[in-house]
Amino acid sequence: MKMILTASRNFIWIYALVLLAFSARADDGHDLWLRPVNAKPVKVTGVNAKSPMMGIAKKEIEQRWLGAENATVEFRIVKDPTVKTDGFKITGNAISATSESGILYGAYELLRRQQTGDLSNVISNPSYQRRILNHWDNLNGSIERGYAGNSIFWRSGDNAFTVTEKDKQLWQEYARANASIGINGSVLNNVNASAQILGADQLKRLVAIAAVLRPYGIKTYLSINFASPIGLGKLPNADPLNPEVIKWWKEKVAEIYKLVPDFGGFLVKANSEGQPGPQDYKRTHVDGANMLADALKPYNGIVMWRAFVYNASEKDRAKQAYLEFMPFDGQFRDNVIIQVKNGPIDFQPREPFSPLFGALKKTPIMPELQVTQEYLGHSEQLVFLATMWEEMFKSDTYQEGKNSTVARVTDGSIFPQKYTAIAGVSNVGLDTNWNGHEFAQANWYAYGRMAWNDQLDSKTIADEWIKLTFAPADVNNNWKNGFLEPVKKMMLESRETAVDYSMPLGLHHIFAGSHHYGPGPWWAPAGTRKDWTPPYYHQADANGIGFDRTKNGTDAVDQYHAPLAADFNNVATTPEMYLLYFHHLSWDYKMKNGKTLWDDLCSHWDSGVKQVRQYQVVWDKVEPYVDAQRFARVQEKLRRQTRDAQFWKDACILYFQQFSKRPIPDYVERPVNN
Ligand code: GCW
Repeated sequence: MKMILTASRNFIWIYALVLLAFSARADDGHDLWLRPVNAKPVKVTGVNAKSPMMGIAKKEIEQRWLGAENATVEFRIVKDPTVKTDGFKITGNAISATSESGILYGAYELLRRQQTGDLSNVISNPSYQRRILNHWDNLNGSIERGYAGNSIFWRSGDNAFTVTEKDKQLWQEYARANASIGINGSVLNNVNASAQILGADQLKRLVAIAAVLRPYGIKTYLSINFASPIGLGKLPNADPLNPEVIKWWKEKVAEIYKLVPDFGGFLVKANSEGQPGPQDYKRTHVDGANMLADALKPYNGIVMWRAFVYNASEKDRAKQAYLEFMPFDGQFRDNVIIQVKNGPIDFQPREPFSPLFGALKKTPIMPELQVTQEYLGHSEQLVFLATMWEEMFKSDTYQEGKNSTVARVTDGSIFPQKYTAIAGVSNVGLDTNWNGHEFAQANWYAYGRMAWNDQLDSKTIADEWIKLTFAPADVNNNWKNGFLEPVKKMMLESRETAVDYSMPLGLHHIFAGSHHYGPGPWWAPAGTRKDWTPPYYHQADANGIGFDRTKNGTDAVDQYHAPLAADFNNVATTPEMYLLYFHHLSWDYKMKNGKTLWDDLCSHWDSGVKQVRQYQVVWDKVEPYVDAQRFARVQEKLRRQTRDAQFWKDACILYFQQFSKRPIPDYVERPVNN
């Protein structure tokens, strides 16, 4: 009897746990934009049964089909000059492509169209051949600038290298999410790379990860430490012209390709922020990149060589990448791509585009975007980044005449190049919902969609993402007006809101030291980093504020092509959003709206706070349309964002008021702790 009782008690417990697991699963955000749907029966033809990739495409169609019941979906591999590798054509229920990966991407697109209510035919080709996520994951499992838990790839401890079923499942889910938005490459470790990444255990893990990612069309890449021949190979130096070093890299690359024949290549951060590089041996970026490129070339591997270089001695950090790289244009091997951050400084909420875009004419460039929100509120703040990236893609460099947009000078439209690529620094971690904030998922999604189509506008992306992530099965006008529209509006405004409360009018790099969350215009690191010591970036003094990059200042404006060089040099023709990035202006400078600069700054800080408060109102109103868990999590995050936006405003007003000595305008909320 006792046994029966215990057994049934256990049963009840197990039953309760299973129920809990299922109900939690529905709302825990783990399914991202791929939430389960009530699929209708469907038949798929044209599937090559031997191809794992086709198998995945078929399964996706079967599990997510929302079209006509018992329809037939046809997969067709065709010869068609209008369809590039990875591209596809959707005609009714037929998906044709020139490659299996095209079928896979076509399948995801067809399903997305069904779910978002767009049933038109389409031919779609990717803007960039390589659409890559950079994981800044350390081998001990921590993630540099990661705000969603530890690494999904690496961990420390006794079982660091055991590949568990749980690992594989997670990698598979990650691969699937990426494939569904067109991402086809993952750099598995931090650009601040440990030499140990090329060690035997780590390479074994690479093999296991690559095996899971491969059927989803995702190539694996590694960040390497330029001094690996010393750290790992025990050579006395890592001089790229040293025959022993060259030999070491050749052998290492051969070893990797033996294990992973479709390995993508190396990402390299050299001579930047203390990382080793060719300059340690009085060699150049070209010497370093080409040496690695030669080792990778026989296997079609590529080198992504970063242009994120600066040091304390340069008078204006914004100029350094251009100064270091322009002299080498045309000297890199054809399997080297220079990876350039969107702005000249460092992933700030707003910067003008990097002047290297379009200026390097004989060297391919890949833009580097930051999906993880280092300077944009970590995973605590709702900031939709697509609008920022759209601004970058659409910026005209004028390098080859009008309409030489950043998109077109990097995606091969203007400069023919063997490889085109784009990188996004990932915001993925072990958190159940992958990204820490429900709305941070939208940034992962948007990055993939824009890497696929650099002409896509943020509005379309927001619309898609909201529908996929939050729409109920029976979408009606109530949902559209009550949820879709207000949430979309909030997302589309959110980046400008963050700019308002954190760095209006181009007032950049005033973030808290080290962690970069919150304000720190006063922050001065110990030591000799004069480039980080106030007033370096903001240049605030009794006369005014802003960094003079005009001809009278550091002349960074001159790195831009006409007419931008002249436009940015002249305060009257500089877009106000970049005002203090290019100019040092008096506190009483008259803005276009008639306010003084000081008053206008205060207005921006203040309106940033008001906007976040408004987001709280918006979100509270949508409660009836969202499951309780996701509703509560976002609500909680918005509360924090409001408090932190207010802290930004108060801190900036009080700090800069010491210099401006001007009163706070009456329409601006007073600092709360003043
Ligand atoms: O933005 C800075 C970050 C560093 C990062 C570096 C880089 C990986 O603060 O954490 O290092 O950029 O991009 O190399």
